[in-house]
Amino acid sequence: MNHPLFLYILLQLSFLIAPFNMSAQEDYKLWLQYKKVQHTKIASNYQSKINGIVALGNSETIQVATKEIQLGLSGLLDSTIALQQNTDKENMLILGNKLLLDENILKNIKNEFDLINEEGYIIKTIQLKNKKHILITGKTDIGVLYGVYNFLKLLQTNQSIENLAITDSPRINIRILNHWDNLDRTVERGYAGFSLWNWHKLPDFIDQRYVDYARANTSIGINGTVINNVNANALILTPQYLEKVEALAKTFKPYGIKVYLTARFSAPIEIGGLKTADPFNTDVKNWWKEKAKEIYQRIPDFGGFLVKANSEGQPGPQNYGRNHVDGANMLADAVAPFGGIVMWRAFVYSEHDVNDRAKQAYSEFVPYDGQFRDNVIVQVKNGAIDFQPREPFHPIFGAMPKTPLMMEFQITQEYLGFSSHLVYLPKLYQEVLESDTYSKGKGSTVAKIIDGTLDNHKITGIAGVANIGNDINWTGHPFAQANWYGFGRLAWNPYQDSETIAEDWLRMTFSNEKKFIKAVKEMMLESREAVVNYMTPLGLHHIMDTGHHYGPGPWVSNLSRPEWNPTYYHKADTKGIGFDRSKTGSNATAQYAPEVANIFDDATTCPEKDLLWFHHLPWDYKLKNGKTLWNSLALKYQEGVNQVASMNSTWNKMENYVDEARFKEVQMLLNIQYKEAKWWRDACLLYFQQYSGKELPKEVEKPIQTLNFFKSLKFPFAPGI
Ligand code: GCW
Repeated sequence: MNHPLFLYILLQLSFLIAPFNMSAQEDYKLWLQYKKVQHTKIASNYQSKINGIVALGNSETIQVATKEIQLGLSGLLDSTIALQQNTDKENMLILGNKLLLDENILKNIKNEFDLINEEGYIIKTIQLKNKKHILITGKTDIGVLYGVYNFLKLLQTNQSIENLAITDSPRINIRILNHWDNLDRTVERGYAGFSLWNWHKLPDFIDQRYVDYARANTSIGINGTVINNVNANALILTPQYLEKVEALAKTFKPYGIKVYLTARFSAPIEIGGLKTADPFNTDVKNWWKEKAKEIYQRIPDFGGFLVKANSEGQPGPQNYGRNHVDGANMLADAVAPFGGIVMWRAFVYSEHDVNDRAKQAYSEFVPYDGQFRDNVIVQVKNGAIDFQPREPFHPIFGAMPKTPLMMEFQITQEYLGFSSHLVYLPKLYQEVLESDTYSKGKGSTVAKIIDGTLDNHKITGIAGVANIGNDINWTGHPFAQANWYGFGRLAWNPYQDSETIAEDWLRMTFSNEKKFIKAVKEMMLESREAVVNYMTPLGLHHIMDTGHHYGPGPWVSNLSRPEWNPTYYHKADTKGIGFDRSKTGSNATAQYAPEVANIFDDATTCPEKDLLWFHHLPWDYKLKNGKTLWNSLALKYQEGVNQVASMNSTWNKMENYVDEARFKEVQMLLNIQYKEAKWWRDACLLYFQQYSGKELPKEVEKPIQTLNFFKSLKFPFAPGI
């Protein structure tokens, strides 16, 4: 094939695909595109206000901050902004922490430093000898770096930089990603390629990706990362791997990102040569103490351990007749001398427990309230089952006031269409954070529990199970980047509105064009309700197919553990559908504060979005719309499909605002989503129809395939297992 004509065609083709490559780079840049400000008036205003950069100090973090501001400005302003030694010239951008500011600068500050914490920042227009400048400062260099990213965000989103006076601090201490990454680079529930961590080439080869990963995280305030799977492999704690972990930790340090590891509870046996991992055994305790010392010698700012114990087959203290407190406290004692913490997960349920799975974690953990060491924080998933499209908030929130509780959200879309569906998750996060637990009366929101203000906790945290892999665009779906972004923003401040976050993300990632933002923002905001509608409307849950969790599988009923079967959750029969968790059923409602319990307990007051989560109701039960449950359910499925159709038509009008490659990528993905939304609707309705025995309402499209066809679909190589 070495014909000259062939080479000629190849050359032509490479030009043809060039735009795709360019845009692949745009995908890679996430929300840090730093594209030239298009609006000429705004651009020239920025140019007139930024004439040079004065960086105070020379720490690694300040070097990073300086580099980032130069990179950002050179793109946004399309010119090089030079570093200056002093503020003789007007309109300098001054970067430096509090300790490095001279008297004249400090005179410009009122009480702003009192308003921020150690990681907070101040962005302020100041005057020195009648000349205006912009100061970006904080109590620490990390604060300055956060200030830099937030200053750049002002420009990226075309905000005014006139008379700036901004102070801001994170409300939660530990803002962390949980990577479910395995040492062989597969990612459990990962849909964006393989793990970022190239263990084979570490520690000597530092991939540029690690640096860009840190930049992206710091730009949204994330300050920690658990780099390995909670279904842990003890090898990560061997010197061979710790050397590699150390290299990653060193790379992340200037960005204020701490590394944490998952601790496999049986590690003392597997890699320590001991016969037991009993937390009361002296050799075991000492083994962990020595291990902690070894880790801290290598990584002085190591964050601590995350542990999944006695959950889904993972080893834990119960293997030795001990409990979660015994296990967590033993590890906490090992890391305490070095300032480390233990994040102990409350995601537990057992096949030997005949009680409603939704009640088990609460029953097991609530009695332990107040018994954990000060450096233990209990990590709780947002709902009592497992990251479903919609779950009522987990009843543990509000029930353990003496224990710091951290939130675990899932960013990766295990139950929400993998990385082919566009689902804007900050909507879901916000719904949970705003939920009122009533644990200390009205206004006791989940957000106030996890930021420590309700129960006065010093150690606070929020974790997101990462959706990041080595795909060029990091997250598989260009819009899944918004979920990483939005998680970070809400981790910084859990009271923010997901709508504002969506708008910022769109401006930074795509365009500041008003028409584009309005339409696409609406599409994003609606996308969460769409996925609930076409997968699990009206409180249905856990009816996906088995193992890989891809697609519908409400018929699955043959798994060894009863609580793994979808039939356990929907309980459809000829009488009706739904899980009775009210007083007449499993009484899970009683795990909530009485104000909440009463509402959930009564089908007439229970929000309809949670109806079948808490109640088993007859098919002809009347909903508030006057229609029967069967008809309403069917119409919800159809509504979900219609919503995806309108997402498609919205996006199809956006061609002029987006580069060709990203436009096409999203277009193809939305087509997949539309196909799969119909698949969910048809499969679920055909299945439930066997029990309801009723016709579909006329507004609902008739399924083309049979139930048997849907049941026959198999996906042996679905990703993420
Ligand atoms: O959501 C389920 C997943 C498992 C996961 C588990 C957990 C890491 O299906 O893959 O294991 O939850 O959160 O521990």
